[in-house]
Amino acid sequence: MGDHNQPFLSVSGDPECAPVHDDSVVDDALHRPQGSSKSKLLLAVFSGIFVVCLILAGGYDKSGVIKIHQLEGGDEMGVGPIEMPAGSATTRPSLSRGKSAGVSEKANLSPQQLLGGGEGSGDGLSEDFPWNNSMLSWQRTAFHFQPEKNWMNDPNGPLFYKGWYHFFYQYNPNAAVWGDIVWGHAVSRDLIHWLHLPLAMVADQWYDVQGVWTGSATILPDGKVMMLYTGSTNESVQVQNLAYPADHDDPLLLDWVKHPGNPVLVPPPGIHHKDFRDPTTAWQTSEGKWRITIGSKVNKTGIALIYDTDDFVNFELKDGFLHGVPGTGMWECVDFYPVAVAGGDGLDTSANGAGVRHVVKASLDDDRHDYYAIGTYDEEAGKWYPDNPAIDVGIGIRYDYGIFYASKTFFDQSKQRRILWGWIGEWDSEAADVRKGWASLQGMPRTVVLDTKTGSNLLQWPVEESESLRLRSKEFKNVVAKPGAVVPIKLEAATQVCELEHWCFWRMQLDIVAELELDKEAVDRVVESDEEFKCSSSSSKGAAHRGALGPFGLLVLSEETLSEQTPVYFYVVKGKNATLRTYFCADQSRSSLANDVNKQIYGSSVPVLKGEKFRVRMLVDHSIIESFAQGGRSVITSRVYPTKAIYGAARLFLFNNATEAGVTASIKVWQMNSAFIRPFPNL
Ligand code: DQQ
Repeated sequence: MGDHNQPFLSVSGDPECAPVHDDSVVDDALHRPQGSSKSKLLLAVFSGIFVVCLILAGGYDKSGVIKIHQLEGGDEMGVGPIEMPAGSATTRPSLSRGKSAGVSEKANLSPQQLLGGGEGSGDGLSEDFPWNNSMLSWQRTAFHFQPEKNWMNDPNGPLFYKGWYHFFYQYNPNAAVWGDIVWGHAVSRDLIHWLHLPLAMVADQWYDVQGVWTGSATILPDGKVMMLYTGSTNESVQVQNLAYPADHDDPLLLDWVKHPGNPVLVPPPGIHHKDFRDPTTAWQTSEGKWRITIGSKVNKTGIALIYDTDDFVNFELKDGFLHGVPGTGMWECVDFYPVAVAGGDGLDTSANGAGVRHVVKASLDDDRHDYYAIGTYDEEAGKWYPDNPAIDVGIGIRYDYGIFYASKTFFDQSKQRRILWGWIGEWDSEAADVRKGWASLQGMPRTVVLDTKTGSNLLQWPVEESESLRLRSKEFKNVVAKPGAVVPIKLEAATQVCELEHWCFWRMQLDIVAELELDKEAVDRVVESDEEFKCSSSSSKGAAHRGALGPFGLLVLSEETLSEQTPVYFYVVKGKNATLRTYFCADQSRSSLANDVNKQIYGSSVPVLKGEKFRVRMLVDHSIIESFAQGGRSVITSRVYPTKAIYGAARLFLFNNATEAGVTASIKVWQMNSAFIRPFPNL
């Protein structure tokens, strides 16, 4: 059971889970918002090329369902074959990248290397595995944002402008490792299908020659865009710079002008020259000034400095900090935004007053996780106070308990919602990334709102446009898993062979929604326990640990014999006074037979309120699994690198490793189409 390379349970019994629904959906592919005539023309060109590409790649059958042909190299339409040099990807120890330049670690180090032997029960990166091209090609995702090649990290300056969503990102145009950082740029109509544009900003000035680092956009009331970003100077000093579009009439915002008076901010007295970065979107004070915050630290206290400005050129440093938390180290990519107490729509960054709470988020340089807290903003004092100091920024709640860093939100004025982007790094070896020719993804953009039921956490949910990728679905009602059972969820009929046409989607491009219930009588019967459970505790066997009321959940990207499997699951502890505490976890420890990939076990506790079932939605896209529990109260993003559970060999199972209670599940699974992510035509 404890051997991470062995199945922890064998397949038992036949599923009593006949599909009750099988539905085909035509993927509309593009949403068409109202736009200027120039935008419409561009969209027409884009749509035309998209349809031509579809026809070339697969075409439509008579029912209108898009047929996808498997391309050589193992990927489907939307993700072309990647050329890779021959030979095996051996795992020499990764070089440390980023630290010496004055940012957080940017190499794929083992958790032991990263955290100095701290949290995590994974094997770390050890022996070489003989990766082949087919395995490595499989890892490329189909509906998550990625550049065509090379390294990407933080999301930068997201905004909605003249009918287009703009996405900028930290990008190395020269290699699949961090370095030579400039701003990549892509646009979309719907946050799903993307067109790559030329680089937005390159490192061509003394004040950003060592890197055009992270920044944020502010849209002024007259529609003008101000982009503040960090530059690493010729002497590796972190300064803040201003850029703006050369032509505000261009919906694609192709050309950017760097302000002649840059830098507009240098590190203030008392702040180290390598601890001053990542300006936020500005918000307006009631006096009409613009206010920003910038991450830093003083000794081990992570802080958010606060500045006021009228013109984005001259700034006044406010006394004290917006907020700081001792022991949390350097705060990168700070975010600050309002949420409505009543839930519902997202709020403009400047919203304040009754019915509004404020969120502070910091990306912790020391552990590379994104932490947030909800609290009260005192505009006059320029301070923010957490509702609960015990779960302050950096010591309490995380956006995501897996891999998710350097995130940034923006207010989407076209749909009145706040959207969260986050960088999803790699946890394989750097040598494998170099051989693949790419590294990192962006998570599916998520809406963020206050959880009105608990009032103490946010709800994150994939943007509604993600559902436009849903193709066929199958539903499995009242599937019963007795204690110790693993039940196959059969997505295609026995006669349908994955290798033929689009059936492979069932195996690795999925949107899964599941509701699970524990047998109530068993829950009542179980004796109270004082078990201290932690998904990631080093003594934990992950999903192979057996308690009275868990773990139970789904095994995704599992090989038929379970030699590779990624369990995503709930674990319930019945404590004093029969209170139930629930944990939501993802166990990567058996996700791959290779040992040169990170195999941590992640998770946290998650509120499950009276009368609620255990609910999870999972987006499975080749090497990424994003799992949202209880409507987005807790989220875990996993990167997995299976060697066998790939292409047609990937399977889905329901499992129940509880010793006392049975589980009944209702599961709906959609095949997910590939997104259209290509260079913008004819630029
Ligand atoms: N990434 C950028 C920095 C930021 C860090 C450099 C966070 O601006 O602090 O690539 O990943």
